[in-house]
Amino acid sequence: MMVRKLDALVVGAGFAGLYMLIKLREEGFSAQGVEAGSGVGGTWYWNRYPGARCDIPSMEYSYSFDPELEQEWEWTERYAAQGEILSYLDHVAERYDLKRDIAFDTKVTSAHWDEAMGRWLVETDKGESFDVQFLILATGALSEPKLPDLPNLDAFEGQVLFTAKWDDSADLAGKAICHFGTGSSGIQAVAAMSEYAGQLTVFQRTPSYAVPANNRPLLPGEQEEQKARYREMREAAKHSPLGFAAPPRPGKAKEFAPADRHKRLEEAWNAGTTGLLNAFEDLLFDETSNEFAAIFARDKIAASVDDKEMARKLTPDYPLGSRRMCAEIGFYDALNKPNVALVDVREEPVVEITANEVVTEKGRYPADAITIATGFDACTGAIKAIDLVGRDGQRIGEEWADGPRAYLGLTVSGFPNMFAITGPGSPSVLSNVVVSIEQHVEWVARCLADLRTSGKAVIEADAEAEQAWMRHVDEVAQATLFPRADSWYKGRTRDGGEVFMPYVGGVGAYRAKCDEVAAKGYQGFSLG
Ligand code: FAD
Ligand code: N01
Repeated sequence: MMVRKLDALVVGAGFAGLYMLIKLREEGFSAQGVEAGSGVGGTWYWNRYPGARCDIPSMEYSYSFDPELEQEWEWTERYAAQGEILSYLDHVAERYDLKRDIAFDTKVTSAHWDEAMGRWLVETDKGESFDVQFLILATGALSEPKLPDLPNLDAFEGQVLFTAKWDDSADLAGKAICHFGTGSSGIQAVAAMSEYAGQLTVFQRTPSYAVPANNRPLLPGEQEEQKARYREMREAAKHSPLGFAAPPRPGKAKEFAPADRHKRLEEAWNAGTTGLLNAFEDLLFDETSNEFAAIFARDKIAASVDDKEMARKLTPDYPLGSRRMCAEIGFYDALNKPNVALVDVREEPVVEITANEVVTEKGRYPADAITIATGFDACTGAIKAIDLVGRDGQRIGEEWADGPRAYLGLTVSGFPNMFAITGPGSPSVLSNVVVSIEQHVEWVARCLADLRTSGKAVIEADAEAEQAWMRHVDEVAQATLFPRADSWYKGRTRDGGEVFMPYVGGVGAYRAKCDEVAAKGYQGFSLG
């Protein structure tokens, strides 16, 4: 079998993998990308479900590393739809001639560290083998879908569609659709499908706080005005808590007079998803302040839904923002339509799927199609799906069975020369992810270049540094309201415990820490 020898292999061709390839080339490393999909785009390649779009303004949810690209590219809407983001990433791949170095429709199935050679031996499902010095996992924190525990789903004879692997040739017009999941994906899909479904039954487990996205076409002059101050906006985002140019407004919600607090929350509500959490500086830290904002949001939900019983089911009881906030464009309006019903599976569990129905403890719901948006095996799923074996035969799944650990969220002790972009313990999923991705990629590229300059071949996180980092990740999380909700931010240990995975200390603080580690000669790493 032919084995290709390269400096680096990049797994995944989304925002992270594409930029990683660009940086590796720039630094003069030989590199190859491998992507399971037939094209570039990652999230935006796979999630073709109706209504899919970003909920961070596209002018911010985009690469900043190429000032010409950001000036040339024209966004049409405040929050671009999936197709437009996919076109953007395809354009970037063409602009940098990346596709010639990406093997599409190819999955990395195994990667084993060869101790004697100090290299990774990687295999794909197409029978290709790679012998690489560096293994870079740009596999996505939200790319491995989590299947729902629907009893007897195999018996269903209609179409089953997953938002995370949507078949965009599906035609559900006039059909009876049973839909599962009301997180960010589900909310968007429900709103869109309500436009054409014959009957749409929405099965909800945990309600979301959904804020009106207030999407609209970009106004004449608006894009030019932002482009004129792009450098300043990007710089602010890089050093901000969550990767946005605009920081949270100063002031603690609980210290405001009721009328002033309400006025500010109203302004923030109208600003779109990220606005509400930015209304005051302490919403993610102080229970009393958070509850003011949560009550405000619950009242908005109650006012949006005609049926009081439905509104009750849709009302979250956990702190605002402790699960990922959603952006809605017509979600609550959809639930007011005569062809849409809501089932709370906590009150009415699903007992069986038959050839053409979803059966609950309380009723039978006809279905021509079942659509599923039940989330992802977040942060670690795509990495654990690879047969990844490090030093001394350590398997990543086993190493992470008591919760994932990664120094700076980027590297794992026992897995030398391996980097995870947006890994557990990084701020990625708790931020404007593209801002985090750019930082991770630039740090990794610098690290590899520094290693080469210093004449070293191997870099590995020290176990103590890794433990200290994960303790810090936990301490920072415990000082916030995030752990108060059950969410995909938490990983599970084998005995049922919880590990909070993302770093909530802020993208600015994280960047400073990573830079400090590099400046101190890769403090917390062993180089050999
Ligand atoms: P991905 O885009 O997930 O790409 C990873 C790629 O790796 C995939 O294409 C996958 O096929 C490939 N891959 C994985 N394993 C293997 C393997 N073993 N072999 C080969 N290929 C493999 N974030 C925001 O900040 N703002 C938003 O508005 C926003 N909207 C989102 C909307 C949706 C529907 C979803 C699901 C996520 C959204 N996110 C958002 C998060 C989003 O995932 C990130 O912003 C970003 O796109 C992630 O890029 P990535 O390159 O890290 O990973
Ligand atoms: O997934 P989710 P998602 N029956 O995990 C429920 C990004 N994103 O794909 O939590 C009924 O949020 C489950 O309930 P529970 C964004 O970061 C962004 O929607 O397990 N329901 C949960 O409510 C986001 O956070 C955008 O109790 C069942 C829901 O399904 C992340 O991706 C758009 C169930 C899944 O929600 C993931 O979002 C899309 C069952 N059997 C995604 N099992 C935008 O920016 C689970 N659930 C716009």
